Order: sequence, then C-alpha cells, then structure tokens
Amino acid sequence: MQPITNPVPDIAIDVVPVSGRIGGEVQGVRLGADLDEAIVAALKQALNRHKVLFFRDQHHLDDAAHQAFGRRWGQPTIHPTAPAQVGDFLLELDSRHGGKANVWHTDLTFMASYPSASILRAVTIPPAGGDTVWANTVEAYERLPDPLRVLADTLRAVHSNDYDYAANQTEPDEGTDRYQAEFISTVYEAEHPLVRVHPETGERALVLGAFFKQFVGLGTSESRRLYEVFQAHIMRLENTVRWRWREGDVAIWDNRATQHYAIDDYGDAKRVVRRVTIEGDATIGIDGRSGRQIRPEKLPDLRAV
Ligand SMILES: O=C(O)CCC(=O)C(=O)O
Ligand SMILES: [Fe+2]
Repeated sequence: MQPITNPVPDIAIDVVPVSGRIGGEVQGVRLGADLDEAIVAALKQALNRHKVLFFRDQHHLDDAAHQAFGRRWGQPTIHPTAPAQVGDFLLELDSRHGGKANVWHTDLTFMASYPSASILRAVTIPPAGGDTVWANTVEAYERLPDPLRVLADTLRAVHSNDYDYAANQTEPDEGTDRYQAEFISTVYEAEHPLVRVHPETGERALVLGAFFKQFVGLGTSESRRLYEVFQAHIMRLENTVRWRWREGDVAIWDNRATQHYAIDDYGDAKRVVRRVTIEGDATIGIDGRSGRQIRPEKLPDLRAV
C-alpha cells in the first residue's frame, strides 16, 4: 500500500525531543484557530515523527479556543458513552468523578474507526504527581523479535468497552463504579488487526491496550497470556515518554501510533484535564484487510457539529 504523507511543510517549527524514542516539545507556537496553514502542516508532520507533541504555557486557550483549534486539526468527535462532556465536544476527566485513566490504552479501540488524535489540555494539576506516560506502538512493533513479529502479522483481536477495569482498581471507589456503569451503558465491540498500517506514514503499529478482549481464534486465557507478551514490548520504559504537567500545557498525540497511561499517584487531590478528540479512519492490516465494528449494529453519529 502506498502511504499518504502530509505535504512537506514550508515552515520550520522548533521541536525538542523529550526522550529518545517518543515525544517532542514544540516551542514558540501559540495554539489557536488562527494558526497559519503552514504551521498546522508542520505540526502534523512533527506529530507523525514524534507521536506526541507537548506545548507549554498555552494559558490563552479556554474551552472555546481549545475546541476551535481542534477543528483546525480535524473533525472533532464526541464520546459514545462517557458522561462528562463540556462545551460542545470536550471530554472532561476529573479525578474526583472517576476520571482517572490509570491503565495502558489507546483511546476508543472498541470502535472500528477510533480517533486519529487527541488534544489534551491541563486545567487543574496537583502540586505533585499526576504525570501522563505515552508509549510508541510503532517502535514496539519494529523492535519485536522476528518470530513474534511474524506471529503479530497474522493476528486479529476483539476490543470492547466492557473490559475488566476493576483489575486495576486498588480500592473500592464509588465515583469510578458510577463512571464505569455509564461507560458500558452500551457495549461496543470492534475487531482490529493486531498490526495496523498507519494511513499517513505507512508505518506499522501494534493495536492493543486495555480495551483488548480476545484474539480471534484463541480462548480467553491464551489470549490474555499472548496479550501480556506483546503489551510488555509496548510498555518498555525505553519506549515511553513521561510528561510532568503544568497548568496551561497541551499534549497532542497520534492515537494510531501510541498508548498512554495517566499515573494515579496524587491521592484525593484535584486533577482536571479536557480533551478534544479527532475522528480517525478504519484500521487496515498489512494484508489490506480492515477492522470492523461487531456491535452495536448501528453506530450513532459521533461527529461534533
Ligand atoms: O488524564 C490524562 O492525562 C489522560 C487521560 C486519558 O486517557 C485521555 O485523555 O485519553
Ligand atoms: Fe485516554
């Protein structure tokens, strides 16, 4: 398959790598709806390379400006089930209302067409802790030992929003239980190739994370063991970047080439982040076969207007 690459930008932006294999801090860019087309193109090119981009001190971005900038990036979407939406299409994660994403995941992989990117803004950050970690799923694939890569190339997996979230919960938490009940009010399931071809870079990436349910053709216990083998390659520390948030920071990640994990090490402190989620397209495996939605039969229209 011929990868489609973004046009080569005619403007240079300053990107400082944050770690060796993933993550770049963009300096000197003020995010907003009024950004030059050339800068947006340069940012997209940088995202294809670094997988997650960080921007400090974007204090001028309120909810409206955040959403307006999101529209410049792509078609924003709303979450199919999560309760906390703010503004027209912002997803809010509030630590006091179950908004703690301390599991490794790629967003919404229970959808056949899951988001291409997310734009996350730090609204309230605890004095210590609450960092987020991203992992590079392209590097993870490329560094697999040959026999595992050959196996990965043939596998397909079912992902579901009805995953075992309690497996990660250390204490009973009413807020989280309520959030979870709403989260699975409709069960969504999709099948994806384990290895997807990135539509812009042509790179191959592993598709796993917490919404993984089972490999097609394998039982649950074997699926789980095999999941751990591949997932361990994704989570290797060499393959990650950790961001210490300050209020006003923005992170944009390529949801087709990363997983992330929001560290829950700040007790009862308040932590609030808001996210614009950008529409993505169906996964395509290296054999050219797409992923597919298993249920529900009829998907709601999630495009934000
Ligand atoms: O709270 C965070 O830092 C990330 C939360 C998350 O998983 C998301 O916004 O998709
Ligand atoms: Fe997430």
